[in-house]
Amino acid sequence: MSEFLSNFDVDSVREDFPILEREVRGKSLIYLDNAATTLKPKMVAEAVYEHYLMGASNVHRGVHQLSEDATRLYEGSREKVRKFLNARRSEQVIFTSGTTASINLVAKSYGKSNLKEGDEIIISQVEHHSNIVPWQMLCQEVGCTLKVIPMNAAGELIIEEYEKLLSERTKIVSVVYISNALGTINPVKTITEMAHKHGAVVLLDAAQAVAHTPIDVQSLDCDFLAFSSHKLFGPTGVGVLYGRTELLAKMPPLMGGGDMIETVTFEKSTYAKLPNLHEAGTPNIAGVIGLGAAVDFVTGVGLKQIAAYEDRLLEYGTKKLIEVEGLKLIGTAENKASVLAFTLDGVHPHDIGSVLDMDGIAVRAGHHCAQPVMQFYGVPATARASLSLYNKKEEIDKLAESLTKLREMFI
Ligand code: 7TS
Repeated sequence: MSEFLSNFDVDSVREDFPILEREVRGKSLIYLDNAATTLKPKMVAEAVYEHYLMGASNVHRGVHQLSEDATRLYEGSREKVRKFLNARRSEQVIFTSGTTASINLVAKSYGKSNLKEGDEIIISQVEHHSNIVPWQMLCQEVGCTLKVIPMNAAGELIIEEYEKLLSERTKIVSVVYISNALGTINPVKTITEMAHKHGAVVLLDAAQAVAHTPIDVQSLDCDFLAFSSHKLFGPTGVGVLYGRTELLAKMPPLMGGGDMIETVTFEKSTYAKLPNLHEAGTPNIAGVIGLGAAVDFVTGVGLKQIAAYEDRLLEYGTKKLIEVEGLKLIGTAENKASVLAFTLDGVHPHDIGSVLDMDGIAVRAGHHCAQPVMQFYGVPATARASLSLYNKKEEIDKLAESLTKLREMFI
């Protein structure tokens, strides 16, 4: 047993998630839709509840006790996220509404003010729509061009092809760290190093990665990194954009209003420094406080432990699922995390999702906001079981059993 598994106790982790005791359609809930959103531990729900019940104030405003408390907790979360990402300074952590908002902020602010006609942006074939569409919008607006790193049949990016796409025209490389549709872990450190040799700025979409692997922005050497709190056991409606100070400080704010200014007259306004510059208006205070609690939760369990446990679970799940007759795994990268996407001969993925639901098993069926991935494999959709730290081998056994039963029903 690896050193990381010896002190990982899935049953005690499950106790933090009361929802796992719920029944769905008369069966014990088996939650395998963690890539869409993770369940929330008690401490996150309590932090949010506590803020609304006993805190409630706005931040960065009043001199009164409640506002000071809210500000301390809000800024405390920023410091927790800084530490979690190993960023140098807390001002490099900008709170947004999620990964989508973070990527859009970079595209619409950094992108619009730095790119021009003839410039190129590189993304990959395995991106979520939120790391495709903002760049297409930018291309339409400023006349730059989008290039795509292709992947092989296993769902791995072809790095030799990426090398060919890079040139002095490349200004931004924006790639996903862990694919939500396939589970592929991309070699983001290499991708970043190669981009930097050509002077391009790198954004990493860490929406999936945050809950499955330790992240160190200094070691990755990325320029921007985006993630959502709700995929890290935290509340919805809040996320993070990490960025290099010198880039964030020069980016024009997308929104003007309260909290992002220093002085305002009718003739001219001057802006606040980082991080407030990019956080106009009353933020999602409870959400940010909840995110702080979520960071405490994962840090307490330990991301190395989580990754090691999930690796074992994924290996077990892969073996179990490929034994199911007619099942084809979609996404078989060597370096892979937490996602088991598949098709089943003769059964539409939506029917898989609905029938599994009758057994209390929650999976996602669809294109997973990654239509180019579906196009690559020539399928309209897949069913996807996505794992997290509270899942157990027994739940995977039940999934495999239900799938076997289901296939017999449809054939
Ligand atoms: N990037 C990746 C890799 C994602 O998996 C998602 C959400 C996003 C970006 C967008 O995150 P948001 O919080 O801003 O919406 N992925 C999924 C999914 O796989 N199923 O539902 C949402």
